[in-house]
Amino acid sequence: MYGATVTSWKLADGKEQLFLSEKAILDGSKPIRGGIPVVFPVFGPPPQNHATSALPQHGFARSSNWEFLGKSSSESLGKGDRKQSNESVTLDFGLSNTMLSDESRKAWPYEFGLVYSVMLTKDGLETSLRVQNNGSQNFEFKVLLHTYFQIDDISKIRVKGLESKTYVDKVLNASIHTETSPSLAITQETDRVYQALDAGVPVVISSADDDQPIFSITRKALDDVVVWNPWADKAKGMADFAPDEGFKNMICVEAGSVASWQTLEAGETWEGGQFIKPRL
Ligand code: TA6
Repeated sequence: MYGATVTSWKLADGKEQLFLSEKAILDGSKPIRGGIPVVFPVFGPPPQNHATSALPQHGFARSSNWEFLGKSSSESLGKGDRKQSNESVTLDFGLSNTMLSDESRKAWPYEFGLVYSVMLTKDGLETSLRVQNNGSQNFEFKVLLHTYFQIDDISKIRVKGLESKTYVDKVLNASIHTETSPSLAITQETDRVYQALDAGVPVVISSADDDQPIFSITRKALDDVVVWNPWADKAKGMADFAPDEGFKNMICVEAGSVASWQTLEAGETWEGGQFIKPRL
């Protein structure tokens, strides 16, 4: 499966929760514009003089062919009520260094194993990643789940849970700021890396009309959150972003560990993920 990218998540009423560009390339020739691309082992353009320097933007995970490892379904009982149970289904996907293109393997010559788990329950969607260092050398990585949320109207949503957090504003020359708003409106191109959020505090995409949550995102070991909307000009400038006005119907709120490098020692494992609770 190309990129292990979830491209659609529909609720029981059939309403699509993820944005997928009408011109998303789905033939494996380039990363999918939409859904939940998996960003690993580097976020953004790779730095100079680093083990990831020869990798493409956002790394190789989202543009590699993963293998389907299997499906498991489990009964996790509801809160104490034996009759009501939260049926869930989990799909697991794997990627290891032996499966990489020669180019990617040469560019990042570490022995690793990834297992990406996509779990669907009646309460929401969980996607989590396990990174294993199967080699004898430590390696550094960054990881991010680049989720494109489908929304009705960008002017009618707010992003909450970011107040007082430090962020790098990539639209303003990567300058450093502190978020002052408890309820962030998106009114122009936005590309911010919020850092060191409180793990127990969900980031919420809420309705500006009734302040009700539309999506609530909780995270494990992913303490940074990127908020991105390309707005009109950048949307028009991306060949695989359509329709041009589609920026009004999407917002990327991306859980990741990207502010600093994670070092994974030889033989060690790291695990992190997100749980997205939609407005049911
Ligand atoms: O997550 C935000 C971001 O890093 C933006 O800077 C923009 O580049 C976006 O990712 C999309 O990147 P892509 O490589 O998929 O075009």
